Amino acid sequence: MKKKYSGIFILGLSVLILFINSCTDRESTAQKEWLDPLNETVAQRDARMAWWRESRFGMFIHWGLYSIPAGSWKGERIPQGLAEWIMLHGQIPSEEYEPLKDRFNPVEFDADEWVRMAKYAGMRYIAITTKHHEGFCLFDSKYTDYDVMNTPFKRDIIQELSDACRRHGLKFGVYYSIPDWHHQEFPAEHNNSGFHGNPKPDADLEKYLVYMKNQIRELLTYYGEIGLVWFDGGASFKNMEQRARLLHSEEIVKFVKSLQPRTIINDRLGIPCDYGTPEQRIPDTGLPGRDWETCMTMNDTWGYRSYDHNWKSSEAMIRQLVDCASKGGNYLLNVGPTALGEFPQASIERLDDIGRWMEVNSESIYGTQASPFAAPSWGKYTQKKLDSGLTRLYLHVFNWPADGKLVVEGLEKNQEPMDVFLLAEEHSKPIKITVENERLVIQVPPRAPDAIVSVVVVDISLR
Ligand code: H79
Repeated sequence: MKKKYSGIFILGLSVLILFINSCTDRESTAQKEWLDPLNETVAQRDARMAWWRESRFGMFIHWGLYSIPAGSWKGERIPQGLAEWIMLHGQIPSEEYEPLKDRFNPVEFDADEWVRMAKYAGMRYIAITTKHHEGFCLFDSKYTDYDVMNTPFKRDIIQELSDACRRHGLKFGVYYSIPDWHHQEFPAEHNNSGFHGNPKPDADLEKYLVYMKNQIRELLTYYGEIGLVWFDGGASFKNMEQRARLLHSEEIVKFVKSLQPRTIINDRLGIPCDYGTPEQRIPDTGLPGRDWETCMTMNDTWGYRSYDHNWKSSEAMIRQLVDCASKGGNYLLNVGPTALGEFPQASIERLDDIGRWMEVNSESIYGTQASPFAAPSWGKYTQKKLDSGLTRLYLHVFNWPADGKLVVEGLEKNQEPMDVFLLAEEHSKPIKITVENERLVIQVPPRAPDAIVSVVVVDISLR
């Protein structure tokens, strides 16, 4: 009797020890629940996320058949919503929409050119729509005829773009829409307003999931290293909980990881996975305890719309990039190429402006971390730990001080920085500083070195 009890006790104790062990090196945030099924430690995850965190800036590309109507249908503008949603906004049945594929012939498409533009802008990765809600695939899929190989173009765009990314040293990511307005087994009831281009009353989500998994296998098998998978849900399903349950999302994640264990997965399968995806907004305080990436359009739509001229200024987007970095997040900036395969001129100009700024200032973006202080009135901070143990603070000055006094608040009493200089000027004149209790006052030159965002560097010891 006694022996039996002590056996149970020892067993119980070892289970407890094992449990404690497995917890101690895991994260204790919302992320944790999620790491457990994958059996990944914090250190393993940090290593896997390293390139993505270092990058801070990527390009989103929305391209599909919707680039052909470009926001108009049968000679009429369909201005509401988003250009890539034209099938839904126009309530266009598949029978009428499908023939667009016979006109898909983007003869100007040049993957190297696209990647060069992204790279010049300072973007370190590209994520492209391999299939949006319309259901048309930009890659050669064995599981559907509704793909680029059945167009006059007959070139696997995902192949060409992924190869070009590798050639130029950018990471490559695949966007994949879960909802599908074309595939008959995707139930209309799960779509926004119950829309489907060719609804089938007994559509079976389980059958659709087989299709989706087959395509995911293709994407993760034939195109080399896939840096990330950007699942999207549109306005499908009732909520995230239902989405995760009906899709068996944990299984999908395991499946993805079984094919490419280092791939980064966003949160739109309805479970947190690797990072959060605020869309068209930059959260006030980032997403505490989470990696995150804001995706943003340059105008008011993702897919190309010929008459949308509401472009953000280059200045606004550079400041958004800085804002994201200052809150520990990435910025995924969208381009919607035309039906010919070209970036809109307005996008090219903006990428160019951003690139010119990054040429001088990218050190204040790549590999930085969220600001240690609340945002000051004049701009934003990012920071980096130096090998010396000092902290390098980057002061992103949006509003150059009229009185020439740039003030850093929140330091410890009478703390002297080791070095202060302008990032734009390799040999800037020595900069005068005064330390006033918890404030550091930097005497900057009267003219801002950069009209958009000037960066002042402060090396200082922070705890
Ligand atoms: O791929 C891009 C969008 O097409 C997709 N995600 C980004 C990355 C997206 N899905 N949902 N949404 C964006 C937001 C949905 C907004 C909605 Fe609506 C409001 C759906 C219905 C009302 C926008 C406006 C779409 C239709 C009208």
